[in-house]
Amino acid sequence: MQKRITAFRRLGQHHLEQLSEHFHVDYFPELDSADDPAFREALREAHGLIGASLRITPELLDDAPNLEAIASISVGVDNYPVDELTRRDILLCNTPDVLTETTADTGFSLIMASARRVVELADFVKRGDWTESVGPAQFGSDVHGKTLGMVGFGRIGAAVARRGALGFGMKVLYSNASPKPDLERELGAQRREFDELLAEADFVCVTVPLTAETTHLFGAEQFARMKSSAIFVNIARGQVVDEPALIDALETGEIRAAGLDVFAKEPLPADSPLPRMANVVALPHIGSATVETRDAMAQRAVDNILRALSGERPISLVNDEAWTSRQG
Ligand code: 8YV
Repeated sequence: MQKRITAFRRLGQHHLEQLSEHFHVDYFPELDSADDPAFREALREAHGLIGASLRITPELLDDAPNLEAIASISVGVDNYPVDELTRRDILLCNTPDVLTETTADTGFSLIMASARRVVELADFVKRGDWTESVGPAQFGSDVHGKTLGMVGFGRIGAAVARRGALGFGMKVLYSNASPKPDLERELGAQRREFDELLAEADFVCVTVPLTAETTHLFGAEQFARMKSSAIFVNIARGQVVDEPALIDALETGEIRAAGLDVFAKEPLPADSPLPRMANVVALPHIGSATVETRDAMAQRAVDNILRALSGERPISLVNDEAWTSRQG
């Protein structure tokens, strides 16, 4: 009996062909709600799910009695009930590594764009306001030689720090659950307590996963600890930040600027002040969004689901306990 896959994110034709060689594929490239009746109907038969950016709930899993594995086209898995999936012996796979460098490029581009006011001053030229040599009103901040504070020092955080230390001569500080002696040797990175890093860094770049512990990790108290000349960059998840507190810190000059690729609500609501603030560079969650990397992520997800549904261990498995349990 051919197993069934439900795909809830647009895939390339070559990815669909790989899946269709092995499975019956129910395809929802434009799905915008988990309550879509046709999607729920497909779930009832699905052995595998592949997609991203959809909140998977225990109630939804109750509608998927045959589900064996989910292949997320993402490295972040905060939209999945991981413990519940493990309890149900459902494998959860993700796509680390293939997106690390691209996402780090996004992070460092936000550091540069925020420090040198690239978006604001490009608009200045577009509006025809460049009528004389620039002066202090247009000056930005240096990046080279400054202190980069990494909050979260996993694959993506390390890649951002590598760009700063090796490319821009930056001093790297990090706050992380565990020490990173290899990166201390490679980059001269120094571990700091979270509060110490906030007080010392010229740039604070956030790459932590979203968990109960990191939700609202940044609020009024944290922004108050940062230098008034400091720049805040978030390429993690919007919910890591108390957004009203960030807006207040930016409006009052408690911090100089922010470069943001993620927000508490996405797409960013039309009434959010953030995109209209001169000292904010706001991007539409483009962290991994290049042609090459999104293709590689989808391919990793296809490889994961092919392996998972044929009894092989997926390449990138989030919940090892579910695999162990399925091996009996
Ligand atoms: C994508 C991401 O935006 O991988 C992640 O966790 O946030 C980004 O790569 C997203 O997951 C959709 O693919």
